[in-house]
Amino acid sequence: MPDWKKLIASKIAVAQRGAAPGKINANVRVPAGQTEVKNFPVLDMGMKPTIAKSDWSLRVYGLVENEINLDWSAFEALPQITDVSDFHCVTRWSQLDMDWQGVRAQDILALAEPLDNAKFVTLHGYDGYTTNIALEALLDDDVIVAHSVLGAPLTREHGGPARMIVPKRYAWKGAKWLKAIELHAEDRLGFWEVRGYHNYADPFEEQRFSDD
Ligand SMILES: Nc1nc2c(c(=O)[nH]1)N[C@H]1C(S)=C(S)[C@@H](COP(=O)(O)O)O[C@H]1N2
Ligand SMILES: [Mo]
Repeated sequence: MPDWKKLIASKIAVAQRGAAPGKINANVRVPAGQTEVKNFPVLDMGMKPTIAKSDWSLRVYGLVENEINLDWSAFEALPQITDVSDFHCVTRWSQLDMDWQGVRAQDILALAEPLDNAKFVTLHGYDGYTTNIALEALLDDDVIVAHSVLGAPLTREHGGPARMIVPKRYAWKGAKWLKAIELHAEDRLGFWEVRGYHNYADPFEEQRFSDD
């Protein structure tokens, strides 16, 4: 006879870990295959565009009722939140307790009123970078268009003036120098996803490459 109590307890522990990483046991906050860092490395394609706040705008277009193009003052006027989360880069570093400040993606999307057939999103950066994600995932409470972290405005190298942060996915799903959110009916692979990175990208499942 297996020890059912032990077996069930271990299954529940695994399930809870998946549902709320970090909240159950501090030991599971750094996913398998990752090393904790504290120096917030910079990672991108290398273009690092310089976008002044006065030149920045965020367009939401495609399958929406109201196409919008928010300038900086309209973005700043939206409800501001602080969203503390852990940041996991597929190149195997994680930085914990990042206190992103900005506007919930769901609040920005609500202004644009996604159509019923909008199911997938392409995030566009001012450097030409793209990444794709399901619309539902962007509507999660913890997804934020961030302008500040660690007590200061985002530097250019980290994607200032504003970038997307999707805490439940590897960091490449968060476009820096965010320029546009495009909604489609079908999924369209982004820059890394075309090159074999995983489409879903859950760090706790180690979904690094599409064959993982
Ligand atoms: N626009 C843009 N966003 C991007 C990238 C990029 O090259 N261009 N790189 C991604 C990758 S692979 C990672 S790990 C994170 C790194 O963010 P950081 O440089 O602030 O640490 O940004 C993501 N967002
Ligand atoms: Mo990355």
